[in-house]
Amino acid sequence: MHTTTKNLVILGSTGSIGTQTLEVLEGFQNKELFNVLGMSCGNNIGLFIEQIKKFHPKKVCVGTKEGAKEVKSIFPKIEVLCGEEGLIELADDKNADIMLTGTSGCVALKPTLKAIENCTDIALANKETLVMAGDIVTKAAKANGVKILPVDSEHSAILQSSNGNFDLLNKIIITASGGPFLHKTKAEIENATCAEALNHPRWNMGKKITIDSATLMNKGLEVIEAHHLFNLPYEKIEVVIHPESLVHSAVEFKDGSTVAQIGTPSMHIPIQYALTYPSREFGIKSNSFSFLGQTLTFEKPDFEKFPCLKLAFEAGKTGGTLPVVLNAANEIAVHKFLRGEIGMGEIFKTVEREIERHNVIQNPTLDEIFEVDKEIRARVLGKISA
Ligand code: MN3
Repeated sequence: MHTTTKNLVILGSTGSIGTQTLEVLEGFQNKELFNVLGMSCGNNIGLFIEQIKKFHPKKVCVGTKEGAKEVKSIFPKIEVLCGEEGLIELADDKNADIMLTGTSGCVALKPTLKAIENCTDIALANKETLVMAGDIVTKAAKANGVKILPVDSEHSAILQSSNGNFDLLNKIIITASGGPFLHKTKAEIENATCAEALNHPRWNMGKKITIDSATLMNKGLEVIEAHHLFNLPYEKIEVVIHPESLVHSAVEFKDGSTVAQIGTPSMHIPIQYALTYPSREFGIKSNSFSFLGQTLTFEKPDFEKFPCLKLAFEAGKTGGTLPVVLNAANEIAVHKFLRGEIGMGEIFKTVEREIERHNVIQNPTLDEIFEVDKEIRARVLGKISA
């Protein structure tokens, strides 16, 4: 079989998605499918050096100057870039066919736009990109004929179920496990401790996203992402609680037929599907799913108990800079909760307060988006006065 090798750039290769992406690449029987052209890491230099030895990228980017020096001393022939500017340079490569964005936070936004300019497809594993600048990113992608392929399990499920026929969809159904507080009272949730919130029943993830799963803000951010990815109004996006986390999401076509994607939870499938779409190459096969002995349950999300989800829908519908406010205020509030500075209930109150006082800018420029993001973060941190 004839295959052309795709040049891949990985932002955040030492993170959870990055390491699993490299596992997927190692698993492919056909080693010609992908060539790792570039990789970046924040500060896990030890692991990064091991990865460079295995995957031989031409260009890398390291978060700190000291780290970049260390990498350069070991690999003098590799181009070693540094910091946020370096990340944009790493993405600025006409030879790149696809870039996977596994970094968290807004640092991926400018590199993603640079890659799109170069007609590089995006395997998107970063929430902030579409939540903060969904209109700008999708417009640029459309203008350049670039595919944005989701790596998040729910959005991947929708891509898999629809096979990319978004125009034929009547609505999408995004499933949510409901997190550790699904059947707790409102008061119990508001007074929950950090340890309770971090004890997620289904997925083992980073701390920030685990707290977001406990408040359902994570689902809210995914709703905003879905709106941009699949070009659907918010009225056509439904969230359903599904504690077993086996149905990863579903689509309803205009003819009324519903297709869902089902499987044991694994990030390898969304990663390899995004990398090889529309074909279905695989290196790692997940455990088979059996319908026998399973009880699948579904329920309506309780907006009273999980007001962050409602807030996200509202911020998404209003659009403009409001999702930027939602995301920034939430992120800082979650970090304050993780440090024990505020209670769980304060996360929602903080985000709500920032949303209420914000003067929305419609069709913001990238600079305006970053300005709003910075201002909200500073105020929630208490660095500028309320
Ligand atoms: Mn998800």
